[in-house]
Amino acid sequence: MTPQDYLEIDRQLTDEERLIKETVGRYVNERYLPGIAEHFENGTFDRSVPEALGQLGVLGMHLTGYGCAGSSAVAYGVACMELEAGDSALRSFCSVQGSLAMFAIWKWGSEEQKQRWLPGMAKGELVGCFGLTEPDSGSDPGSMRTTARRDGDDWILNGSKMWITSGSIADVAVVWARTDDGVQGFLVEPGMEGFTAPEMHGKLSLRASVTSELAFDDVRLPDANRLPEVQSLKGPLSCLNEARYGIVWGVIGAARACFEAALDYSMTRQQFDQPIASFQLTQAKLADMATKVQQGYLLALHLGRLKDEGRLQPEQVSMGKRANVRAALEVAHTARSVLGANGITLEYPVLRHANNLESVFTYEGTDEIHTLSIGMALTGIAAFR
Ligand code: TGC
Ligand code: FAD
Repeated sequence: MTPQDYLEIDRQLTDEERLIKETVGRYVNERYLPGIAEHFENGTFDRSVPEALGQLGVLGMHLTGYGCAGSSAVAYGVACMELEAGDSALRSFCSVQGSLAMFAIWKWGSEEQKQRWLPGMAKGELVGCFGLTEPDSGSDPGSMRTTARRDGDDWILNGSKMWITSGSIADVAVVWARTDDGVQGFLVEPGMEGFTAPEMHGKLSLRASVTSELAFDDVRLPDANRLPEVQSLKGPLSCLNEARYGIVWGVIGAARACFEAALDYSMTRQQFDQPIASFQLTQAKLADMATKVQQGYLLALHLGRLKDEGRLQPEQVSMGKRANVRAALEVAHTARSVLGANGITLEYPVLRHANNLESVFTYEGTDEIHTLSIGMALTGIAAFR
């Protein structure tokens, strides 16, 4: 038993899953974490990340073929957990690349589109983004205003997207638009006339991640850039299931990092002539944090095994995303209190994680939307509108 693996959950992993956990964890500790405080402070994205994650083999690792590893859902989850122990920006990049952009092409794209994009995206040589949210359409993507209109053999795209992770650095944007035949996905590339992707600034959360607007002003696209296999909101929502599953795991990595920082600090920080860990109030905080991290890990592992059996349902992912993000936020805030004034600095990871988790609470379906999804599954009554 260790504080980090109190219930010995790591023993439930296969050798392959443990190896992925160690390999990704080593990358995060040795190569990513040394630069994160500076990137967070400056609001910059570590440009070495795409290729580094490509070399680790985690981009689209749960997909099969086209240079993807075909790993188990649990292996993918474990990788997300280790990435987010570094920073939510790192897991976000991986989620958007593999579970949103690559998954959309893998699931709904043509053979030509898969051949063209997926191998380079798996290597991290090409970056993708996923444009669903709009300025006036967040929780209710069915209200989107971005349109694609047929013009001979082409399509004309108009509208805008907002809050798009990796938008300004993407080689391909998967953009969802309303058409006469339902919601369809389009592959938009930088340099296309009428397409711009300005970066958004002024974020107090996910500062080490690129977040952008996407604007489309009569962008002309050949029909070959349309994802041919889906004409419904089911297209983007199916991708969200994948990314939300990764978040169930990821946030437990962030929570674990906060707990570890609080435990270390409490053992060395002296007040009233003794380590603050010796106070009962501090021990209660440590016990609560350790319990939440272990409960979250167990929940993630259970959902992962269900996913590997092909049994995982979207409303079960909603329960995992909602519960684990809430738990991670509570752990991050408690850890911050243990560190006192030091807890608000970038020297320690806790407020950085807490601030990041505010975005995770909102994106990929807000806490409230997942509450209603669970409510609908329990009662059969949809209370969204
Ligand atoms: P509704 O009428 O229920 O369904 C429309 C169509 O979609 C199908 N469907 C699903 N398919 C797959 N998976 C799911 N989870 C699905 N949920 C619904 C449904 O069967 C139907 O198909 P069809 O064939 O009959 O047309 O849809 P609704 O308009 O009532 O909406 C339901 C609701 C509110 C749950 C949904 O709109 C929702 O999930 N809203 C939240 C939006 C959201 O999560 N946006 C996230 C944007 S991407 C992002 O945040 C990336 S963060 C990046 C990072 O990680 O860094
Ligand atoms: P709104 O939908 O306006 O919600 C505001 C409040 O109202 C919330 O509390 C919400 O829960 C509540 N609410 C809304 N409807 C209901 C209801 N029916 N019942 C009860 N309460 C309700 N999107 C992308 O498409 N791609 C990305 O890559 C992406 N990356 C992101 C990165 C970051 C850093 C952030 C912060 C967001 C990102 N998003 C992305 C957008 C994200 O998905 C949306 O912010 C999210 O879906 C919520 O939409 P909204 O912000 O417009 O909030």
